[in-house]
Amino acid sequence: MDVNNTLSGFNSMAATFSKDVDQAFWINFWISIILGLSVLIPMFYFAWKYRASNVKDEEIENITHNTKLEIAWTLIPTIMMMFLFYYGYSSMKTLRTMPAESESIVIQVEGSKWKWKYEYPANKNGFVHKITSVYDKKIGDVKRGLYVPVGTNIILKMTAPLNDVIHSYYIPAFRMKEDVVPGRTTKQWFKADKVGTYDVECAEYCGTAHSYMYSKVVVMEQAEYDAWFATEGKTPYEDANAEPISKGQALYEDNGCSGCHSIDSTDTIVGPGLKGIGEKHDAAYLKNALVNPDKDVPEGFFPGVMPPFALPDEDIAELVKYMQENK
Ligand code: HEC
Ligand SMILES: [Cu+2]
Repeated sequence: MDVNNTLSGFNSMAATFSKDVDQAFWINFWISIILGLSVLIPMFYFAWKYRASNVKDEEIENITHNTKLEIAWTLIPTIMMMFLFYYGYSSMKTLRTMPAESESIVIQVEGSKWKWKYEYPANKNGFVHKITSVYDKKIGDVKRGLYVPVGTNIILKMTAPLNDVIHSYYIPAFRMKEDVVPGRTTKQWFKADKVGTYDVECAEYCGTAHSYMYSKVVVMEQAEYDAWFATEGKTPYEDANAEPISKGQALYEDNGCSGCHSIDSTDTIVGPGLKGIGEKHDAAYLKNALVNPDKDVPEGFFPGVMPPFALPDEDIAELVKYMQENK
């Protein structure tokens, strides 16, 4: 199955509750149109009918009330509003009532500037799949995503790092959206009912690369999902025959560096392009750039943008090596 970004959003409906959300929307839409017109049409009609040139002063009588009319224009809109409430409330309830965790796959989601990370429960060998999903400007597509089986409850437990900002996890094709807040865990569930690849967008303005904070959710056949989940394969679609990448490159991808840096050019994305960085700076400088990025800020850039990476020493060393070898 291809995992190209198809920008499939509102034109597809792929979760069990999508229909309910759409129904609530359309009921809202049409009732609002009807109520709006029921005020606007008489307003324009009377303005025209009783225009100054058409009525003489002595014809105007003082009407104090009309009981039947007053009951009608109170009761009918009230009933319509109750429809709005009912459909809004019932679809909200479907979205807010979590299925039992024992009957679901619980996936941890972390949103940070500007990438999404997914962590699965351990598989039967105790292996934990951890996936970083970053939009790659060069290929114009998202690298990796959230892989889930069709027809299964998925619970997302979402949070953001304490030094980050608020994001929002939004899957238009599912009609599902939930805020992702630093230091708090928010939950949202879904059950996809159609195999396919659907866009995920960040729906809370979160800074420079907010508009590139994409991910994707790939809904797979159960057997295909199970086959992947039992392995240690990074994603179900990674080419098994591809040359293995270096530890440094893997860390570079997992930590979402490519969301802010171009590795093979000196073009700026959010941070400076890193091509030739190893010739410009020594290992100590590069290490410092990772653990203490607000020190030695290169010209034209600002502190406070790149988060410090508190990684184990050997991971930092691998990343430094990767950058040094990147001539
Ligand atoms: C949120 C965006 C962002 C992410 C993610 C990010 N960086 Fe940066 N990076 C920047 C910015 C902005 C600067 C320039 C300001 C500074 O030095 O703090 C920078 C500076 C650097 C520098 C110093 C460049 C120089 O010329 O002095 C290096 C090296 C670097 N980053 C490597 C990395 C690596 C490796 C990762 C992944 C582990 C990473 N960055 C993740 C934004 C980011
Ligand atoms: Cu965001």
